[in-house]
This record gives sequence, C-alpha cells and structure tokens, in this order.
Amino acid sequence: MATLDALRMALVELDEKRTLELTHELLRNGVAPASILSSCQQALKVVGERYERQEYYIAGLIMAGELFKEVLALVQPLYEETPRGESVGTIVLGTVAKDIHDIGKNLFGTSLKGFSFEVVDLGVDVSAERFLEEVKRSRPQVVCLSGLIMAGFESMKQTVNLIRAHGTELGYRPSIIIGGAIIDGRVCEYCGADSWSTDAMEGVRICQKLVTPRSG
Ligand code: B12
Repeated sequence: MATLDALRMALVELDEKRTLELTHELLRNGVAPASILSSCQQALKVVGERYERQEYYIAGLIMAGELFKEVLALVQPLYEETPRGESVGTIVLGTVAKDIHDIGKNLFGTSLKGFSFEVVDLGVDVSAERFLEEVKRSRPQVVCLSGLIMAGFESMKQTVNLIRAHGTELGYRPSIIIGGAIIDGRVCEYCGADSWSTDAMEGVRICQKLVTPRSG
C-alpha cells in the first residue's frame, strides 16, 4: 500500500521507480502535495546523514536531489494551484555565496508566490554585493537568504552586515530571514538575521507577519 512512510523509504534507498510509482499513487489517493514534499524533505535529510557516515557518496546526494526534482515536477502543478491575488509584498530571495543548493530555495520561492508574494529570485552562489544591489533596485520588505552548508554561514553574515551597513542610504530597514536544512537559532544569531526557519510554510508565515503593518 502507498504510504508516506513507504515513499520516504523508497527515496532514502534512491529507488527511482518505486519513488515515482508511490508519488503517483499517493496523489491519486488524494494525499496533500505538501505532505508528499515534507516526507521527501525528511528522506533527503536521512540521505545527508548517510553521506556523513560515508554510507553514501556524492553520487548519492546527486541522485537524491534529482529524485526530489522528479517528485516536485509531479507535485508542483497541484502545489501551485493556490489562487494568487494582488501582491502582498516583495521578497528578494537567493542562495548565498559559495553555496549551490537550490531545491529548498526554489520550493520556498514557489510557496511564497502561492501566497501572493512577488519574489525576485537571484539564483545560487549570490554575493553580498548582488543582494544589496537588488535590495536597492526592488526595495523588498524581506530579504530571504537560503543556505545549506557551513561555508555559507559566513556569506550570510557578510550579506546581513552589508545590507545593514547601507541602512542610511537605503532609508529603511528590510527584514532579513535565513533558512535551509542546517540552520538554527545559533546560526541566526551569528549572522545577525531577524528570523530563521527550516520549513517553507513556516518561512511564509514569518514573511506574512513581517509585511503586515502593525496597528496602533
Ligand atoms: C541534494 C543535496 C545536494 C545536491 C544539491 C542539488 C541542488 N540542486 O540543490 C548536490 C549534490 C549538488 C550537493 C552538493 C554538496 N553538498 Co549537499 N546535500 C543535499 C541534501 C541531501 C539535500 C538538500 C535538499 O535539497 N533538501 C530538500 C529541501 C527541500 O530542503 P531544504 O533545502 O532544507 O529546504 C527547505 C527548508 O529548509 C526551507 N528553506 C530553504 N531555504 C530557505 C530560505 C529561507 C529564508 C527560509 C525561511 C526557508 C528556506 O524550505 C524548504 C522546504 O521546506 C542535503 C542533506 C539535507 N539535510 O538536506 C545535503 C547537504 C546540505 N550537503 C552537504 C554537503 C557537504 C555538500 C557538498 C559540500 C558535498 C561535496 N563534498 O561536494 C556539496 C556542496 C556544493 C556547494 N558548494 O554548495 C551537507 C552540508 C553539511 C555542512 N555542515 O556543511 C549536507 C547537510 C549533507 C550532510 N548531512 O552532510 N548536495
């Protein structure tokens, strides 16, 4: 029987055929696309742990990433069905310098768009200077930095510092939030960001709060 657990296992075992069969079956059974993606995210975490223990090599990471993208291609059209209204705010998003992981960033960007945010996605390996340039151009309420490797923490810190150093020139203080699999409160504190998350939907909720004008 197709269950989210079975899907998670198939992806952890890098079994392409079974992963795709189970995804199709779960969708046919009416399982929510967000639940499918969440299970796949958990599976990739396990793949990462196996890589750390040297049970998988780099090929395993590559394969897992490709499998996730295949699942996403099946699920995303449904995931994106959320009606979009007038823009509720502008977000500048990118994966920080030295880091090329983009699956989570793209998923988070899609989620933001689904909740009517205008998203300027700068791609991967984005320098602090490029982020600043885009903040000056599109004047977002929130800057979202994605990063999955430790080498990226320094890039995040530099990006936050550069944007903050130009506060007077910008004439306002955009909120800066960070996210990605290995981010936590300590990384957030180290980088000087305003908030953090390892979950796309929680990230959307944080952005919603940040763009909502406080009454009183
Ligand atoms: C797939 C993968 C790869 C693929 C990436 C393909 C791609 N196009 O992205 C490839 C093979 C390229 C890769 C390369 C490497 N990887 Co890699 N990779 C992974 C893996 C297995 C999955 C990542 C992923 O896509 N997860 C699924 C997505 C959906 O989850 P997510 O990214 O966390 O995103 C979610 C949330 O975090 C959130 N989110 C994401 N961004 C943001 C931003 C904001 C602001 C917010 C609010 C939310 C948010 O939304 C998403 C949905 O909920 C992780 C393991 C893990 N724990 O995740 C290792 C992992 C990140 N990789 C790791 C490593 C070491 C590497 C390499 C250095 C390996 C090497 N020796 O070359 C290189 C680095 C290359 C570089 N310079 O960036 C380590 C990093 C460890 C560390 N402490 O630094 C990890 C953690 C594996 C491990 N446990 O060892 N990798």
